[in-house]
Amino acid sequence: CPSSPKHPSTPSEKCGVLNVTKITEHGKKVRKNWASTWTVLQGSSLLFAKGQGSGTSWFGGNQSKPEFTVNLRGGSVEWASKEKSSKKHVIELKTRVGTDLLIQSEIDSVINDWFRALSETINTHAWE
Ligand code: I3S
Repeated sequence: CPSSPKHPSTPSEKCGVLNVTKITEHGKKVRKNWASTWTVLQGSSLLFAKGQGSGTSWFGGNQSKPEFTVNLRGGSVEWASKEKSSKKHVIELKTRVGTDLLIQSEIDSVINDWFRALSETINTHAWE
């Protein structure tokens, strides 16, 4: 993964394109809006940019900033139930501030790696 221009010495731990939708915002249900999203895990933050470009620069293509960011501290990940989505390989990510996301990839190895990475990050930063 590329490093951020602000922190060139801190490479991101993981990046890639995932299908992402919010399902709640501050605890309130919102309408799903699945989008192919360039996703970067960096420290305890997960950063997203929709409409990813070539992926050659930080945040891919023409975007220089993430469209939104969630703090993983105090959050949780689990495999989403069938009621949450009809898609397969869906991770439900809950954040402490009540913004919950579904994260999906058609490729099992990809989504399994993200599940592991997100769980590890949440565990690592749990007591900070
Ligand atoms: O949980 P829902 O409402 O069944 O989610 C589906 C809808 O968001 C649907 O769009 P509309 O808002 O136009 O109905 C999406 O196209 C579907 O992908 C959503 O369900 P899945 O099961 O794919 O997460």
